[in-house]
Amino acid sequence: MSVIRAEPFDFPLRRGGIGLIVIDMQRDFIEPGGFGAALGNDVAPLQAIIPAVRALLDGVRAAGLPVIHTRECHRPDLSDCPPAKRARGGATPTIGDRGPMGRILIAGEPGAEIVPELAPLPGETVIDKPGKGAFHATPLAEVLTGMGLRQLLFAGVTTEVCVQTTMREANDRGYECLLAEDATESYFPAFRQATFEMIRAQGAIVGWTAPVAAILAGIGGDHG
Ligand code: C5J
Repeated sequence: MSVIRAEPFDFPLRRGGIGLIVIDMQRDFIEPGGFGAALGNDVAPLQAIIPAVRALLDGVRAAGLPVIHTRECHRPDLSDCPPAKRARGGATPTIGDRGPMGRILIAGEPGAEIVPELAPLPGETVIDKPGKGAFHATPLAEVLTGMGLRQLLFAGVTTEVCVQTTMREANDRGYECLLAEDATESYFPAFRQATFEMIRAQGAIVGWTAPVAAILAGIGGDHG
């Protein structure tokens, strides 16, 4: 069996059963004027990972493996947004309010779109999710079962919120999960690092981490 060189130990690669989930690489988190910026964050570090996520996407696509994209967003009437979520953070504007990229975190608005460099290709699955975890109130579980996947690669933002939450949900559902270290970012560097350590602790209690180059080498998609 081939492996991906990873921490805390090599990730056993079960060919045919692995896919990539790219979490929430949306303008609302990554560009000025969106949700992330409204909460007072510097979005520049998140913008900086776009090339690494693109390299991972390109390699996974070249290897013929499935790609799933997620977007955190809500219905225009906010019926899927708990008032507590909307109120939290104390930010203005907040979810549903109008900003420079349209209504914040609302499906169909420009800010809710994935950044153009990472746009889904025709045929790739896009999951709109109202929560931080991508399994909550979405068809993701059925989609993954239908694809016959047993292992998941993860990239996207933010590391300790939507990425980690979804990895934990997937781990509990029996998936072996590997997070691409340089293709995930947080507004808080210490939280990103802590997430890596939490995931890998106790013999990969949530999963593995590895650089994009190691993942591409492992899946045979290293064309760079
Ligand atoms: C956040 C996310 N951080 N995609 N969402 O609110 O991680």
